[in-house]
Amino acid sequence: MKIAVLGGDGFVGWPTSLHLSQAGHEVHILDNLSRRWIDAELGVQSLTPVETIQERLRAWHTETGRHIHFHLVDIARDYDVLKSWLAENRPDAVVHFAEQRAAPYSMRSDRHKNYTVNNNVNATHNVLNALIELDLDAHLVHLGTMGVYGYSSVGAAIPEGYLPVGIENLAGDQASLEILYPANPGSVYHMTKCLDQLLFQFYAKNDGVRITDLHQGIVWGTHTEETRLHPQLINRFDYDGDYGTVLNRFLIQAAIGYPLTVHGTGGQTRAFIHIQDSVRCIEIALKNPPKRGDRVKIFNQMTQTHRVRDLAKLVSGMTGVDINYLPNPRKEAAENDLVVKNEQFLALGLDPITLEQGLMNEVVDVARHYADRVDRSRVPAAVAWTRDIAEQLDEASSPSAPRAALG
Ligand code: NAD
Ligand code: USQ
Repeated sequence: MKIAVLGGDGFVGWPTSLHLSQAGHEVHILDNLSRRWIDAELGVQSLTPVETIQERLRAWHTETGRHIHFHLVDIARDYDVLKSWLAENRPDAVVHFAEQRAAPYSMRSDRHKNYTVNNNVNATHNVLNALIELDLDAHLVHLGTMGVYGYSSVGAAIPEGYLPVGIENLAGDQASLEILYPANPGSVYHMTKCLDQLLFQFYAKNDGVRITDLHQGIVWGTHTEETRLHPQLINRFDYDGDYGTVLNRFLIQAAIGYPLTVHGTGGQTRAFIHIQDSVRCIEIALKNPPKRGDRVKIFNQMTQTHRVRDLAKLVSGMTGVDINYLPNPRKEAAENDLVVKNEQFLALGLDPITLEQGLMNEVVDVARHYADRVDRSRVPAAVAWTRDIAEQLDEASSPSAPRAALG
């Protein structure tokens, strides 16, 4: 297949591009490198030294003899460039990662909220609009999030996208229908993924666009089979308070002896998937497209759920690092259960990687190797979700405030 990977320079997009290229597909990365610019804005860098995109692709060619093509384009702003590229190249599939994906970054300020909404919603709409205008029947595979559902449990498993509901009709009979599971975003970033869902629903219905939306959990790990091939193929690895995600942060913190930054009681339960499984799932989704005229195909792309404090205890037990229970900068439930259905990927052959010590140790080893690149002052999560929380954090950080540190 000829595959366009939008956002193929990012944390999930890069290993996916390599994996698809290794599988023999013709891969084109379209990216505006905004993620690299955001590092500059925040004054942080990936824990791992990431080469320029051109150098990454040269290393890939040297290592494997395969070519991946790169096109510098802003999917959200350069609609005409995107459309011309699609018209000229007519890919069989488009994998869409090209969004601002950090919830804390999206809550930094009004400017960051605007940027995240404009970037993410425009990017998604531009792709859909261009496919329709060009009469291009490419399969669009989008990386969405488990966060579209919210994480509250009503004592039932979260289904894969659609919820069967019964409603009393005017004749007093029970009518049944399947609706998109009610959206319940927890940040501006997560809200943009809920808006994406509606764009997909409309264009699948109106124009028959073939769309798969992957509601992905938190991705952990750093290496995949392909990124291990050569040091210059290394994946980016975020540890800072905005872009670092919880399990990777804990593993990096353990490596540098920084007490684990648990928010609140650590009672939040979230869905997780290893980066290697993430790229495999995308390949499976590409092999199993919906038919033209089908409703959007939605998969829950996750393999396990874990409670944050359990992860902290696990990492602490493995490495001896302390745990620090901090005031939570986010507006979120202090405790939640989470049960998620993921039967579709399992039925299509996914053999999940679970949280085993070997893989977690590998991440700690990578982090130890690059520990001198860590700026410890960028580890704390500094963005408060609301004004009230910002005030509470200010009070809590005053010198007289107590802090709990457990071994
Ligand atoms: P990332 O920030 O590392 O990568 C995103 C890439 O998209 C970057 O290379 C960036 O430069 C590019 N990009 C952003 N806006 C663009 C635009 N307007 N035009 C062109 N390129 C643009 O993020 P990631 O962790 O690789 O996540 C990829 C996707 O997967 C995101 O959509 C995210 O919402 C989703 N996702 C990620 C996780 C996770 O834990 N990392 C979990 C669930 C879902
Ligand atoms: N948390 C801590 N300590 C930390 C960091 C996070 O306790 O140092 C807690 C947070 O408060 C939250 C949970 O861990 O309760 C998860 O936070 P996260 O930063 O790992 O994940 P999140 O903000 O939800 O976002 C990440 C990705 C996003 C993706 C989402 C999938 O950045 O792109 O959509 O995971 S999901 O969480 O399933 O919605």
